[in-house]
Amino acid sequence: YSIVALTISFLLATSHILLSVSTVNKHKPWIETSYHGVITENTDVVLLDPPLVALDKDAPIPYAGEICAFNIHGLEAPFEAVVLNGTSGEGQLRARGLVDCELQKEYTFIIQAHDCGSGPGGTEGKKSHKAVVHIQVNDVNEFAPVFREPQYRAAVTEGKIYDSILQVEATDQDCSPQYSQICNYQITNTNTPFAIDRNGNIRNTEKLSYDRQQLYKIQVTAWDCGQKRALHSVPVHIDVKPVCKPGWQGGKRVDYEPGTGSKQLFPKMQLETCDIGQRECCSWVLEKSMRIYLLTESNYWSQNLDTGMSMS
Ligand SMILES: *[C@@H]1O[C@H](CO)[C@@H](O)[C@H](O)[C@H]1NC(C)=O
Ligand SMILES: [Ca+2]
Ligand SMILES: [Ca+2]
Ligand SMILES: [Ca+2]
Repeated sequence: YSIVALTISFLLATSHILLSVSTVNKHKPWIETSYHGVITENTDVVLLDPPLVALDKDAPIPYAGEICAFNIHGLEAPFEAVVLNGTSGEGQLRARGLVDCELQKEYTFIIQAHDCGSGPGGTEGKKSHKAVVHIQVNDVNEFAPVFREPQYRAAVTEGKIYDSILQVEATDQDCSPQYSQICNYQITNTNTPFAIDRNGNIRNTEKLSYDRQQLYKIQVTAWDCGQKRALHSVPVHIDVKPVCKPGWQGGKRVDYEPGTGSKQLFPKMQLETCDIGQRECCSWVLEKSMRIYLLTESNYWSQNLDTGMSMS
């Protein structure tokens, strides 16, 4: 009898164990429905809000009430989720590689928690519902402003005040407005008659004189809104043009002794036409202007105007 009883009780016990094994993992883990994450580029830890924690009502039963994994759906997402503590269900989201804000600013993917199943090996494991994770990549100020042109050149007419002689522009490759917008331009030379505003417009602060200086060479630098300065300043050349005063330059008076033969008239004289490149086109103007000049400024020569004078 005792052997039979023992066998029966053994069988009962076995069936009870089998029964309890197949029903022990009753609940799937639970997580929030959505998470918002922030990661700073070039680091690997994602700060999640709310924190990643999976709960399982089977706890504290081993395996069935423990969290074994967080799975990410979305292969292109360079993130992984690791279980920090299977008992508490705490997890952490990390970048698998370097996250570059300049390449991609945001990521969205799905995360799911898995419990450890009914025993070793994870059979009969249950999955939580799918939660959406939205991650924003924070910028680091890695790039300095760079000017669009290697140098700038402009011309002004003497005696005038300009609101803007020219505009320089620098750009910056960072991904956020704070670190990519240009907040400030500055002329690095001291004592120049020029000023620059926040938009890169260069103006003159006083009237310029062609006689005093015909060319100004200044250097301009730029800062992004994170206070990072351009590595190289840019040269800006400003030509000063004379105001248009056409007339004879270089000869005011020639003395001539009657009877001493021919003499070169005003050897250094030249016509200022304002348009320097077109001086050669106007030889007839030269002659006519010469007559006018001679008549108005040198009546001494005016009588002899048509008597074989030469001019070099
Ligand atoms: C895991 O979490 C449980 C429950 O919160 C805690 O008792 C245990 O100390 C934690 N283990 C580690 C290694 O932190
Ligand atoms: Ca469970
Ligand atoms: Ca920058
Ligand atoms: Ca950056």
